[in-house]
Amino acid sequence: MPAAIFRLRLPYGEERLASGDALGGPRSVAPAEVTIDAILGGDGPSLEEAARMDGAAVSGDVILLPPVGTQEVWAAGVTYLRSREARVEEAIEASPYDRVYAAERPELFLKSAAWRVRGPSEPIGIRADSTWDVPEPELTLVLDSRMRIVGYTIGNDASSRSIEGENTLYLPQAKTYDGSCAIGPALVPVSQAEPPFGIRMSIERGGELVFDDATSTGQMARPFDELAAYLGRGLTFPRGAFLMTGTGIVPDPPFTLEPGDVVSIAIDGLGTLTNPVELIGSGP
Ligand code: DO4
Ligand code: MG
Repeated sequence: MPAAIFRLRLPYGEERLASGDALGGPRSVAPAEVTIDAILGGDGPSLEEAARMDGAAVSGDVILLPPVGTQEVWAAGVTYLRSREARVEEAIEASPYDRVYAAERPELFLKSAAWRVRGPSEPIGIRADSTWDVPEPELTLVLDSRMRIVGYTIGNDASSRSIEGENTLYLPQAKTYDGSCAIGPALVPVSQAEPPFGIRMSIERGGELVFDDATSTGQMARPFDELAAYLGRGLTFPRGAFLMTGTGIVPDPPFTLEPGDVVSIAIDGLGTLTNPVELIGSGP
């Protein structure tokens, strides 16, 4: 079972990290000074050490929180052929997507501030002013302050295809809104997980399976290291960062998410991230 770090709210309200296994859940509560900022910032144990810590047993009703401290979440785009096809299909101007797939420099965008990230079981959002919405299941790299890939987790880059497709310059509105980013359930140190990773996404509506598809990070057009290196070219991250690596699964049109849907993303060895869907904001 892969050792992993979870972030929890304990029954009496305190937030703490806990070690455990990625597939079985949290087991031992970590000391209060062990935080994700300390681990990724280099003034605490390594992720590997933290994931193996022994402490008081996790007991009672705990809530899993997004395993994020103060880190920004960045995302790469058009890293799979499937994503390039989907952008060309939805966009009024296809050329930027066509070119970036094969370009030397990858597409990287700021997805979320840490405080906006949703955790396991928390709702992801669809915008009320969007008409075409999808989840994007993405292997997510955990980077330390030296831009080393120290772990992996699961990310959902929920997106508006109608807003993005209307004009490339609308990308920030298509990608960043309340509930557009979910991460979890745990951070798995690199030693505990072996790429390539199988990724499966399923969507349930009213208890029925309405979408189910799978891919592998082996289909990615770029190595993980290249994405991390580009992110670090012009930015420093004193407390580390998260980097979603792009989607290889896009539901065919006319599929669009609806409030009440439940999205599950399972990645080999990293667990499953499940989120219901809610409506966000106000429409036109
Ligand atoms: O340029 C659009 C973003 C594409 C994306 O998020 C992805 O490929 O995962
Ligand atoms: Mg994406």
